[in-house]
Amino acid sequence: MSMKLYAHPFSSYCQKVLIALYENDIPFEFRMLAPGDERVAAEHETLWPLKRMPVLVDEGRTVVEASIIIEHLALHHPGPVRLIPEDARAALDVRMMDRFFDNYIMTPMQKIVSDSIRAPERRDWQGVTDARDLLDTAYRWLDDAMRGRRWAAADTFTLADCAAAPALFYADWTHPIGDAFSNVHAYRRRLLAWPSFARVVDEARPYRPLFPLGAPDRD
Ligand SMILES: N[C@@H](CCC(=O)N[C@@H](CS)C(=O)NCC(=O)O)C(=O)O
Repeated sequence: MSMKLYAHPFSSYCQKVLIALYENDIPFEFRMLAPGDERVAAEHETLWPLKRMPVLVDEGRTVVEASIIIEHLALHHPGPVRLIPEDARAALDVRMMDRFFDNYIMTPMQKIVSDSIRAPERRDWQGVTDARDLLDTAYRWLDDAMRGRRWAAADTFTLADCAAAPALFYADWTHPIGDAFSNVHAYRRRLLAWPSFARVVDEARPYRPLFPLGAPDRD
């Protein structure tokens, strides 16, 4: 039975998993959660009533949460690229940075984007202000953390970089990374040039008109 991924190419958390699949050339069936496709949406909701994507189905097992899906791939479909180091201490560093990107870059970025599609009278001004402050603090912390580093948590590309790539991609569109944070900009450029993420960005290009804040004319 082939693996199925319920996802959309423009979704940041789906991109995180797509990078991992492409890193090891893992075959899968893309169950595209396209707006208006009720059949795939119903399958998705049956599998995961919380209706968040991505969702992976492998040998009848439903796996949710992008980081856990990548952990699942590393365990059940290991390939030449090890996205989670074998050494437990090194793996902890990777998981810590993965949490950083999800909690302090992705989450505030999603808050700002999702607020922008609310009706004006339902907007959360304080929540968005807090999200922007959190992003500024996270960019500052990351700029220090990335000084002298190529990848987020190891000498090689890992789970943490899978998380960082779409997070920094969309965060910079949403709340631009200040010019002073040159290490973060350099890291974002390295991620954009990395083949698996470059492929993900290219595949998502046709969907840019969907970006609620208006996609800038650049990557
Ligand atoms: N913690 C989840 C977050 C997944 C998530 O927020 N996915 C977004 C797309 S990037 C989603 O499903 N949004 C649809 C919705 O909020 O209804 C993960 O790591 O997979």
